[in-house]
Amino acid sequence: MSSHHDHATHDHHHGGVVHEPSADARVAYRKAYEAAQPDPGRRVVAVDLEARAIDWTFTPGAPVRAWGYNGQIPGPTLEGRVGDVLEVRFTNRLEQPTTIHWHGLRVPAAMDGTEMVQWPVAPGETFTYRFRLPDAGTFWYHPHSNETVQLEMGLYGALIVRGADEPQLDAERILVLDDVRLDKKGQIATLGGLIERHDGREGDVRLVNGKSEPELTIAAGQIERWRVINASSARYIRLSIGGTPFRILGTDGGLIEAPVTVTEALLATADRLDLAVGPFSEGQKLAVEALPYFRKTIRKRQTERFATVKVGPAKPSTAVIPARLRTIVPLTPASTPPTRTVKLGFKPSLRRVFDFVINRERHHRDKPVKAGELQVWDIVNTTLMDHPFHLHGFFFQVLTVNGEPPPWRSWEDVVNVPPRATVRIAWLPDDRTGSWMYHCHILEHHAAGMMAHFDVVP
Ligand SMILES: [Cu+2]
Repeated sequence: MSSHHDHATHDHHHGGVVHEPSADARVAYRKAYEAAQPDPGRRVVAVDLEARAIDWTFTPGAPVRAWGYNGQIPGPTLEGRVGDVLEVRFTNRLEQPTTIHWHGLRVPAAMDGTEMVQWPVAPGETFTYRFRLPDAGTFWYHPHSNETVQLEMGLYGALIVRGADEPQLDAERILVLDDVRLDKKGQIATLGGLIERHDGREGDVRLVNGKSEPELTIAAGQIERWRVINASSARYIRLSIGGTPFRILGTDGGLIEAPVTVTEALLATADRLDLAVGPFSEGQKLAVEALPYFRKTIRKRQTERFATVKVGPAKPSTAVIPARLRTIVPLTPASTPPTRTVKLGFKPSLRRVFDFVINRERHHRDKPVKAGELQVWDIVNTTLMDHPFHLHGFFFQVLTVNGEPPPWRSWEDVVNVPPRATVRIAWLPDDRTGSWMYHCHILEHHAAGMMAHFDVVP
């Protein structure tokens, strides 16, 4: 690790700018924080998870050597209600160390599953993760060790937290999207050369819930809730459902304020979207596909199918989607000046040809932030390609993208930062002091250095 940053010499009041979040925002955040505190009277959802090698059959008759949780890909869907305690007794049956990161969950720092806060779980060892589920939403879990290999091999799963006041749809479906690249022997390929290290790894086998381009059946007349998770290493998914309109109900951090009708929606890597899909007519056939999205990589992609929806016989619908889903109090006005600048960069390297960096440093050591002190960060992409910025452990609000407010308010833990763009985010560190990180969620960029760690201090 570079040591030119002696962080003890830095004041955490970067540039001397400190903002107050609005009083309403502080109350709302405080309530959410208190709801997240351990309470021994709560229901405990206890789960055993085991990572091990398995035969993965995403195309019938052609098993592939892979790694899964509890012998399946995706791993079992973990489900709880807001306020429950999730206890995961994890055993590592791989031949290499691993950890589990609870993507999007506001867990205590020690439960974040990074190698900064715990020793990786060695082969044959166990580790118990235990934390409350503070927020309703669509989350996921995956290793935070050797990610470019471990996620590609199939280690990921959905984690669903249900709130008291959810919209009632006719059915619910979880779609975990992924892609893999196979080698000549039909096995999962090892990470390729420079192009793959630059672009991030994309594969030509497109998977929904571990199956290659499956057929899904939906009853005519019904409206389903789809919880969509992009678990791929580098692929951006500009989601289309046969070009028909669907409604966005929620994003990374749960429901948005009101449904938004669209005909396509972008999921950067690690992004989640909750959708209301349907109603359709019997006999309709629709392609669930990714439209071309050019994230300024060396390789380009065309429209590619992930699944087919077949509409079967009609069933009555009792779906109710309220016009108002939730209130999200703004943390601060969009015009609030930044307290910190995070520069996503790319630079030539003598040893590795090129590096991905943050503030010109691989594996950047960033200054601490103080609990309760509003953070307004400018995420500046100095490169010519897109990067999905992910903050661990805290939700943020996007204030502006290149100075323009986003079309609706939401809580996020991943935001795409387009080439040469500046995304301004606001977030409030609460009392969960400890070591946290942020990074590009293109796994190959993260591995090449586009990550930073920092402390939340009292
Ligand atoms: Cu990146």
